[in-house]
Amino acid sequence: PRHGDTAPPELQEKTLVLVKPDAVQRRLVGNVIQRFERRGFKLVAMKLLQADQGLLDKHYQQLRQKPFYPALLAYMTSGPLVAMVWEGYNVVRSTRAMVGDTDSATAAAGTIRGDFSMHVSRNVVHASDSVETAQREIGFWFQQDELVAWESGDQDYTYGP
Ligand code: IDP
Repeated sequence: PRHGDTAPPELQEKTLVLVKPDAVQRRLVGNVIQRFERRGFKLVAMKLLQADQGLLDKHYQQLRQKPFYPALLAYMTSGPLVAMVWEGYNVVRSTRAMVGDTDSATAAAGTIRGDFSMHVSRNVVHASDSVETAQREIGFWFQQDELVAWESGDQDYTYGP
Protein backbone atom coordinates (compact mmCIF):
# COMPACT_ATOMS: atom_id res chain seq x y z
CA PRO A 1 0.00 0.00 0.00
CA ARG A 2 1.14 3.53 -0.79
CA HIS A 3 0.84 4.98 2.70
CA GLY A 4 2.77 8.07 3.75
CA ASP A 5 3.89 11.00 1.64
CA THR A 6 7.52 10.37 0.74
CA ALA A 7 7.70 13.25 -1.76
CA PRO A 8 10.32 15.94 -1.07
CA PRO A 9 9.00 18.92 0.92
CA GLU A 10 8.74 21.24 -2.11
CA LEU A 11 6.26 18.79 -3.66
CA GLN A 12 4.18 18.79 -0.47
CA GLU A 13 2.92 22.39 -0.65
CA LYS A 14 -0.82 22.41 0.00
CA THR A 15 -3.72 24.69 -0.83
CA LEU A 16 -7.40 24.89 0.01
CA VAL A 17 -9.88 24.86 -2.85
CA LEU A 18 -13.61 25.36 -2.30
CA VAL A 19 -16.10 24.45 -5.01
CA LYS A 20 -18.69 27.05 -4.06
CA PRO A 21 -22.47 26.44 -3.76
CA ASP A 22 -23.25 27.83 -7.24
CA ALA A 23 -20.89 25.27 -8.76
CA VAL A 24 -22.44 22.40 -6.78
CA GLN A 25 -25.92 23.48 -7.96
CA ARG A 26 -24.66 23.77 -11.54
CA ARG A 27 -23.10 20.27 -11.41
CA LEU A 28 -19.59 21.62 -12.00
CA VAL A 29 -17.89 19.74 -9.16
CA GLY A 30 -16.42 17.03 -11.37
CA ASN A 31 -15.28 19.55 -13.92
CA VAL A 32 -13.35 21.57 -11.32
CA ILE A 33 -11.78 18.48 -9.79
CA GLN A 34 -10.78 17.22 -13.20
CA ARG A 35 -8.72 20.33 -13.95
CA PHE A 36 -6.56 19.99 -10.84
CA GLU A 37 -6.29 16.24 -11.21
CA ARG A 38 -5.34 16.46 -14.88
CA ARG A 39 -2.70 19.10 -14.17
CA GLY A 40 -0.98 16.58 -11.91
CA PHE A 41 -1.83 17.86 -8.45
CA LYS A 42 -2.55 15.37 -5.72
CA LEU A 43 -5.85 15.31 -3.85
CA VAL A 44 -5.20 14.85 -0.12
CA ALA A 45 -8.58 15.76 1.43
CA MET A 46 -12.15 16.31 0.23
CA LYS A 47 -15.64 16.67 1.70
CA LEU A 48 -19.10 18.01 0.89
CA LEU A 49 -20.54 20.18 3.62
CA GLN A 50 -22.98 22.91 4.45
CA ALA A 51 -20.87 25.80 5.77
CA ASP A 52 -22.15 27.94 8.63
CA GLN A 53 -21.53 31.59 9.45
CA GLY A 54 -18.95 30.85 12.16
CA LEU A 55 -16.72 29.00 9.72
CA LEU A 56 -17.13 31.63 7.00
CA ASP A 57 -16.44 34.49 9.41
CA LYS A 58 -13.06 32.86 10.09
CA HIS A 59 -12.40 31.99 6.46
CA TYR A 60 -13.26 35.49 5.22
CA GLN A 61 -12.05 37.45 8.28
CA GLN A 62 -10.27 39.94 5.96
CA LEU A 63 -13.59 40.77 4.22
CA ARG A 64 -15.98 41.10 7.15
CA GLN A 65 -16.09 44.90 6.90
CA LYS A 66 -16.78 44.94 3.14
CA PRO A 67 -20.21 46.10 1.96
CA PHE A 68 -20.69 42.88 0.00
CA TYR A 69 -19.95 40.63 3.01
CA PRO A 70 -23.62 39.91 3.93
CA ALA A 71 -24.30 38.89 0.33
CA LEU A 72 -21.13 36.78 0.29
CA LEU A 73 -22.25 35.03 3.48
CA ALA A 74 -25.73 34.37 2.04
CA TYR A 75 -24.14 32.96 -1.14
CA MET A 76 -21.67 30.74 0.68
CA THR A 77 -24.36 29.34 3.02
CA SER A 78 -27.00 28.92 0.28
CA GLY A 79 -26.23 25.23 -0.19
CA PRO A 80 -23.50 22.64 0.18
CA LEU A 81 -19.98 23.25 -1.06
CA VAL A 82 -17.02 20.95 -1.63
CA ALA A 83 -13.83 21.61 0.31
CA MET A 84 -10.62 20.06 -0.98
CA VAL A 85 -6.91 20.15 -0.21
CA TRP A 86 -4.61 19.81 -3.21
CA GLU A 87 -0.89 19.19 -2.96
CA GLY A 88 2.05 19.66 -5.31
CA TYR A 89 4.90 21.85 -6.45
CA ASN A 90 3.93 25.54 -6.34
CA VAL A 91 0.31 24.50 -5.90
CA VAL A 92 -0.82 27.79 -4.32
CA ARG A 93 0.38 29.95 -7.21
CA SER A 94 -0.56 27.51 -9.93
CA THR A 95 -4.03 27.04 -8.51
CA ARG A 96 -4.64 30.81 -8.37
CA ALA A 97 -3.59 31.01 -12.01
CA MET A 98 -5.96 28.16 -12.92
CA VAL A 99 -8.82 29.82 -11.03
CA GLY A 100 -8.41 33.24 -12.67
CA ASP A 101 -9.31 36.79 -11.64
CA THR A 102 -11.73 37.34 -8.75
CA ASP A 103 -13.98 39.25 -11.14
CA SER A 104 -15.33 36.69 -13.59
CA ALA A 105 -15.90 39.39 -16.19
CA THR A 106 -12.14 39.88 -16.56
CA ALA A 107 -11.02 36.31 -15.80
CA ALA A 108 -9.06 34.93 -18.74
CA ALA A 109 -10.60 32.28 -20.96
CA GLY A 110 -9.13 28.93 -20.01
CA THR A 111 -9.31 29.69 -16.30
CA ILE A 112 -12.08 28.13 -14.21
CA ARG A 113 -13.78 31.47 -13.62
CA GLY A 114 -13.17 32.57 -17.21
CA ASP A 115 -14.78 29.40 -18.49
CA PHE A 116 -17.64 28.83 -16.01
CA SER A 117 -18.60 32.11 -14.39
CA MET A 118 -20.19 35.44 -15.36
CA HIS A 119 -20.08 37.54 -12.18
CA VAL A 120 -17.90 38.16 -9.11
CA SER A 121 -20.77 37.28 -6.78
CA ARG A 122 -21.07 33.76 -8.27
CA ASN A 123 -17.50 32.90 -9.10
CA VAL A 124 -17.54 29.11 -8.71
CA VAL A 125 -14.34 28.49 -6.71
CA HIS A 126 -12.08 29.67 -3.93
CA ALA A 127 -8.34 29.05 -3.79
CA SER A 128 -5.93 30.22 -1.07
CA ASP A 129 -3.83 33.24 -2.04
CA SER A 130 -0.54 32.42 -0.26
CA VAL A 131 1.19 29.49 1.42
CA GLU A 132 0.57 31.07 4.85
CA THR A 133 -3.12 31.70 4.09
CA ALA A 134 -3.43 28.13 2.80
CA GLN A 135 -2.10 26.67 6.05
CA ARG A 136 -4.51 28.79 8.08
CA GLU A 137 -7.51 28.06 5.81
CA ILE A 138 -6.88 24.30 5.71
CA GLY A 139 -7.02 24.41 9.51
CA PHE A 140 -10.45 26.09 9.41
CA TRP A 141 -11.98 23.50 7.08
CA PHE A 142 -10.24 20.25 8.01
CA GLN A 143 -9.12 18.32 11.06
CA GLN A 144 -5.48 17.23 10.91
CA ASP A 145 -6.50 13.55 10.55
CA GLU A 146 -8.72 14.29 7.53
CA LEU A 147 -5.62 14.94 5.42
CA VAL A 148 -4.39 11.72 3.84
CA ALA A 149 -0.68 11.41 3.17
CA TRP A 150 -0.18 9.04 0.25
CA GLU A 151 2.54 8.24 -2.22
CA SER A 152 1.54 8.91 -5.80
CA GLY A 153 2.76 6.25 -8.23
CA ASP A 154 3.22 8.67 -11.12
CA GLN A 155 5.54 11.14 -9.39
CA ASP A 156 8.49 10.49 -11.72
CA TYR A 157 6.27 11.03 -14.75
CA THR A 158 4.74 14.20 -13.31
CA TYR A 159 7.90 15.90 -12.04
CA GLY A 160 10.86 14.12 -13.57
CA PRO A 161 13.80 12.77 -11.55
P1 IDP B 1 -10.63 35.71 -4.30
O1 IDP B 1 -11.77 34.77 -4.04
O2 IDP B 1 -10.30 35.79 -5.78
O3 IDP B 1 -9.41 35.44 -3.45
P2 IDP B 1 -11.32 37.98 -2.56
O4 IDP B 1 -11.03 39.42 -2.84
O5 IDP B 1 -10.60 37.32 -1.43
O6 IDP B 1 -11.12 37.19 -3.94
O7 IDP B 1 -12.89 37.88 -2.33
C1 IDP B 1 -13.44 36.72 -1.82
C2 IDP B 1 -14.76 36.45 -2.48
O8 IDP B 1 -15.68 37.48 -2.17
C3 IDP B 1 -14.74 36.43 -4.02
O9 IDP B 1 -14.28 35.22 -4.55
C4 IDP B 1 -16.19 36.70 -4.34
O10 IDP B 1 -16.97 35.52 -4.17
C5 IDP B 1 -16.57 37.69 -3.25
N1 IDP B 1 -16.43 39.07 -3.71
C6 IDP B 1 -15.29 39.78 -3.84
N2 IDP B 1 -15.53 41.02 -4.30
C7 IDP B 1 -16.87 41.09 -4.46
C8 IDP B 1 -17.77 42.13 -4.91
O11 IDP B 1 -17.36 43.23 -5.25
N3 IDP B 1 -19.10 41.80 -4.94
C9 IDP B 1 -19.58 40.59 -4.57
N4 IDP B 1 -18.77 39.60 -4.14
C10 IDP B 1 -17.44 39.85 -4.09
